[in-house]
Amino acid sequence: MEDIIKKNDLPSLQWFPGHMRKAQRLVEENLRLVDVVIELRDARIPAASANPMLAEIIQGKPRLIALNKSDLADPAATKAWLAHFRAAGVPAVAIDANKGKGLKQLVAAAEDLARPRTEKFAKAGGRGRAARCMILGIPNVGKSSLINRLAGAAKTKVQNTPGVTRAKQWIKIGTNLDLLDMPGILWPKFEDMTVGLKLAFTGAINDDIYDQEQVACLLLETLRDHYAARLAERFKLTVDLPEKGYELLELIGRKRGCLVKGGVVDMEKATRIVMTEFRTGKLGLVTLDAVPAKTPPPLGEVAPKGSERVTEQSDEEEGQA
Ligand SMILES: Nc1nc2c(ncn2[C@@H]2O[C@H](COP(=O)(O)OP(=O)(O)OP(=O)(O)O)[C@@H](O)[C@H]2O)c(=O)[nH]1
Ligand SMILES: [Mg+2]
Repeated sequence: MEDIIKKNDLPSLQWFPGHMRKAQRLVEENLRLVDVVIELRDARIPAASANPMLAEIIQGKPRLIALNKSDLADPAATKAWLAHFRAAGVPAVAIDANKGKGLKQLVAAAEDLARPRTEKFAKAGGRGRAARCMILGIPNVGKSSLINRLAGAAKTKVQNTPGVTRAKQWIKIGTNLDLLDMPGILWPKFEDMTVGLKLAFTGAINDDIYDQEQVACLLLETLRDHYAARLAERFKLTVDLPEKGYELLELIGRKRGCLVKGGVVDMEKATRIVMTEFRTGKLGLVTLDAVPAKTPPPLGEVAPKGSERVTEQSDEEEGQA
């Protein structure tokens, strides 16, 4: 993936410090109200959809990771990522907020995670209370879908009362868990080009920030490198797949009959086809982030304190939760 980016210049993404600071403040305010945090990530990009500041923002608050859109991700990769998070001491579940898959497991994991806090409260003489949680995640990861799904399944839904000062709204999920009816938005690490590109592929970044034709070309090069057979099958490509994304896109456009006058390929139309088919899973179940390889220290050698091991993806925040 890095080589692909080196060969292609993409503009640096814009940085909106004002918006981010505001979002972070809001998250910090709401954090005080909850026992646990549910961090939503995209199962197709479990590393790129993370917020690099999360551990710092939540300040040791118990957290679990929910890999959403697992219906679009490579199941073997999802399994490996879940194992990776759990090995780092962070509970993790795979979910599909659209169809409501994995939600029971998610709720149970959140209750488990909150138990030490709610039990402490009960022992101190107070009545036992439900655990409180909130959802955090980057744009478009499925926060609202998840809240709606959970709220839809909930028997009691606290309604907003008109005319009353905006109080925090909680959704009762079962008897032991209350969910804050407002997710916290976090930003991804989009100044990193590889990360930014993966976010563009999956639709986490607004489509008018990058040139979509360029994004489609880079996506095709990535898929050709890792999922060539599937690409050939889907678009019925019988020739050797061309090296260049642009030529691949042209070939696909031709196969799909996206032609304008003079037999020229309508690249805009071809771009739309490739992006839509990828994002809806028609190009197969794809995960674009590999689980970081953890090389154990050589026998008899202990890694010095504070030393950072170089891994494919930085995940040093994982162990701190
Ligand atoms: N395939 C699939 N699509 C999903 C899933 N969850 C959400 N989506 C889709 O992803 C898109 C974004 O979902 P939202 O729930 O609006 O995401 P959000 O995190 O609230 O987005 P913002 O409010 O913009 O930050 C929508 O088109 C959803 O239908 C899922 O599990 N699988
Ligand atoms: Mg939303």
